[in-house]
Amino acid sequence: MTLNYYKEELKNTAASLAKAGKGILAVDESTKTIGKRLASINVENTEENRKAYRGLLFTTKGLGEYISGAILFEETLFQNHTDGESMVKKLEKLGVIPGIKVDKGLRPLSGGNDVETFCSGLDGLVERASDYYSQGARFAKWRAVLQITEDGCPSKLSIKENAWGLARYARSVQESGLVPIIEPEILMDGSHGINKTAAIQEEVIKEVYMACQLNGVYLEGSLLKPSMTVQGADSKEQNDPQKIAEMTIRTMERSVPASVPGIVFLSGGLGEEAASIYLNLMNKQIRKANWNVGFSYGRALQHSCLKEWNGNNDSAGQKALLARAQANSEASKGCYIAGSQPSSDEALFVAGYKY
Ligand code: 5MM
Repeated sequence: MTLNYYKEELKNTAASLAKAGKGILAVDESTKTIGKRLASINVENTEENRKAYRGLLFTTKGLGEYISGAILFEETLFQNHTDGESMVKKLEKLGVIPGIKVDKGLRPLSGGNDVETFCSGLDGLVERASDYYSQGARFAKWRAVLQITEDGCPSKLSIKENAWGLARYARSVQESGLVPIIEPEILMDGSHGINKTAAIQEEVIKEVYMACQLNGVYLEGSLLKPSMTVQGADSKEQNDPQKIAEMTIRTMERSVPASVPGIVFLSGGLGEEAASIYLNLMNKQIRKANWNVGFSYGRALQHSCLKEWNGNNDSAGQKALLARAQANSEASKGCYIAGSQPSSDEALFVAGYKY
């Protein structure tokens, strides 16, 4: 099949994912990353335990009211829950669209600075994406990571290579009918201020869309998943939520084409409540473009849930998940009242975190 064949479907899927008041649950942790999450509640990283935890998420009644899609790791896309029903079916029953992380992880960038990486997984991607489509996935995710350092990162090389990888990925999965979520994450590590983040993020996102243009990516059938425009985690600067929301929207307005239907932010180590508050303020602002401004959170949707579940308490875990899903759904309509849903006040940022 070709991109032209899927255009209508891609546009419809992207619109369904970016519906006002709904967002995406990022539950695509690789085996190593989910192992760290499970270890935090003393649960062993076995396939049975991963299935139990993710099955709990995907059988949360009412989740589809707030969540439009869930990004899965490959293991989950092909997995059955303990009752024999597939995880894909569980999601479909909730009205949640299954998606798939298609990147194969970060690798050191030859010629770049020490911390710089590129995202791997382009070989055979059109074929893999087609298998994922047959299995029920309708969208995909690829995460490139850039870091701001005092010695000049991200380098021009890293910006170009990561933008190019994101665009090649996006075009490849569209050929197989999957909506690409394009994720250029700028890590929070560093002591830089918010203006520096904004300048670099603008440059990165513009480069991404130039590469998309060259690759013929169908923007109406794609979504952007950026980090919010915040100061570095070690910065002396203190910016209030309103400033962060304004700077984030300014960055997006300067760099994201209006034909992109939705911007779904990652939480990137922000606390659960902060991720909701910033999103809410962004949605209270009058904006120049019509893209839907929503969420695709991993930690900020799952942290309380994981703690409450604690390996066996399904109903407490599901209650916590629904609470954060509802909070972010309200925030994506600009009507979240801070503190109206329970949240964990634990810091979720881990400095120098290696994925
Ligand atoms: C859920 O975590 C995702 C997978 O990470 P690994 O490949 O390292 O296992 C991650 O890509 C996630 O989808 C995004 O970073 C958004 O999650 P946060 O926690 O930043 O909202």
